[in-house]
Amino acid sequence: MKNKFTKEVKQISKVLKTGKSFFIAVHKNPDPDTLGAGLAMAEYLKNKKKKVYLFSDDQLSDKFSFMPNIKKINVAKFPKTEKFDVIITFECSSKNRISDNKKNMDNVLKNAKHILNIDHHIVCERYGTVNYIDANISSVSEMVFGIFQHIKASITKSMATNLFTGISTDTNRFLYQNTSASTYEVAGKLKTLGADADKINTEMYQKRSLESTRIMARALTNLEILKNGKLAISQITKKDFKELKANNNHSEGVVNNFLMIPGVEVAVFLKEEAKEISANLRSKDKFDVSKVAVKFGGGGHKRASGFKSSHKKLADIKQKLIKEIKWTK
Ligand SMILES: [Mn+2]
Repeated sequence: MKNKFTKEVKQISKVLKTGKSFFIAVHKNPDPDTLGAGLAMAEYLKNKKKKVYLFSDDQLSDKFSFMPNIKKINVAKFPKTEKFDVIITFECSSKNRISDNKKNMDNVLKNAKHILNIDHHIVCERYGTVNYIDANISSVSEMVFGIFQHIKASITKSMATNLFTGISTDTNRFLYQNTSASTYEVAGKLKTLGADADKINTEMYQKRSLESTRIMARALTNLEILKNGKLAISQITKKDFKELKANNNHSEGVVNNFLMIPGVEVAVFLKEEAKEISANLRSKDKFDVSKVAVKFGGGGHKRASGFKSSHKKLADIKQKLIKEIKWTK
């Protein structure tokens, strides 16, 4: 497994062993990967009789309520004490991604002896005492599995299900390019350890709410094919959201459908939210959409990126985007 025994994994292992109290943070607007990593790590440390405070600044989507122990996460609630030996953050690219409550967060960080910053996104500030950042690993959940292997942790069924959920969702069911041979290996091991893959599949991929279905229909109706069939672009306006009684949470995954069209190399989905415009960008393989996203203040991966803009007009952003997405040959 390629993420085993790096210097950082060894440093983290040591801190996990010697630390007595841990503050674990998932990133704002948490996805199943940051949650899976956080939940598995919290369970491991609790089993080792450590003091653990697992924190999420934002509310959790109901969609993730099947994840074991998810109710134990402290949502938008800082602990009474601000003294922890160790802070662990999972894919928080900067301190700002941990919490909007800067004062409380700074106090917790200031008091800690160790800050373990664990991420698989290349754009990540090195604010930790250990920065374990590896963009070649599919997910932080896979990174946590690597750490568990190094320390020979005993992985319970619930830990396995949480890690499997993170890996499965971050690779879009092992479809994305970030799925390595190790990813399959780790998934196999987690399944053997009792990960409930059936439940994950049912809850994450075999359900779509009526609102999401209507958003999908509207997005497909609004779809335009440009640049000689290589660019598929669509949008949902504030008016659409209102009319369909839906919100941004109902638009997840929509963009991937545009990419299925033969010849389309880049897919873009723009959403006009209450205070900002957000964009999802996807590409099939050659085109690096992260370079485009960065120009709009966002980021992400080569094939999956996004940005948010407080710029008011969706039409303006759309025109700018169409201009920026270009093929040299
Ligand atoms: Mn992730």
